[in-house]
Amino acid sequence: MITVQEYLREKNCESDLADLICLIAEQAGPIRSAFISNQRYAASLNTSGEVQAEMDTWSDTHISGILAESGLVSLIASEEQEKVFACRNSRGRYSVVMDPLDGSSLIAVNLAVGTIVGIYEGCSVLRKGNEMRAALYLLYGPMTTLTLSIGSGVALFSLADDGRYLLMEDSITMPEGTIYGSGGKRPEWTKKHSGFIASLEDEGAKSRYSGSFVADFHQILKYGGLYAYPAARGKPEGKLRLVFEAQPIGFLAEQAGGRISNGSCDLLDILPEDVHQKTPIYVGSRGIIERLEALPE
Ligand code: FDP
Repeated sequence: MITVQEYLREKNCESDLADLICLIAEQAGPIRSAFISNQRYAASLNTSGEVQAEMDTWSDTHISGILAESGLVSLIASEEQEKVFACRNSRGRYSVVMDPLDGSSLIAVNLAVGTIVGIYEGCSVLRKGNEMRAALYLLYGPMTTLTLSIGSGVALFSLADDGRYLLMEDSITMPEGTIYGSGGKRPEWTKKHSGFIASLEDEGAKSRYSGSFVADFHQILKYGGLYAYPAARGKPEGKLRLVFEAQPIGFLAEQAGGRISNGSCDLLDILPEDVHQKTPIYVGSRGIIERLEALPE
């Protein structure tokens, strides 16, 4: 079986970028081991005012420390840190944006959560998503998987007992599926969103939503359909973050033939003004997203 290192070599990935991807992927082991002793929810709030889980801060401190030491990274922007962090003495070629532990409200109930990472070349993190050099997520489910794109399709690897990531699927293509999952509270959904979800349901779409963006997206990547966290009445910005969540996941979706949108335009074309800025998100099969964008507001 092909390992992630062999895959990256075959794709002619620059060695620094390959090393960075492998270094991040290696952190799945320590993160998985840390769950058992970090089950509580901390008293602290993150920059978006959400309660932090111990695992949010543990994963953030752990990955940031490893990256800061690596010499490969010059800037780190994390959902769990207010400010962008400049790695001292680093002449690293890359800047990293990350949600160290996405879906943390599901830790207490042992459902799948993950780590989302986007990698840009150069010393800047306020970039359009379509400028990303690589995006990946680690999913801590029954298996630990790495879903990766370096801009030439999407590959899926599983972590074996010997610590190697083995290629399970190359060139994943997102089908035009019929699963949908939408966050937010139904009475607060906008008219456009409610109408669109109703039309998908009328066509036979089936609702599946766990509350972990990375896990909910993973099933859409494989089966096709729609994941949405929409604008709500009184909350036009939605809940999820453009830089840490939408851009890396959108990059992967697009590399698999899908799309990401805020409901009216491609999220990968948007230049963020602030690392913590939020956005409504619609990600999934290309045809579904295009139908949504064609609807009047
Ligand atoms: P969490 O706060 O548990 O980290 O980005 C945050 C996020 O989870 C997403 O992973 C998830 O899709 C969403 O929030 C869940 O929000 P709801 O509880 O409102 O469904």
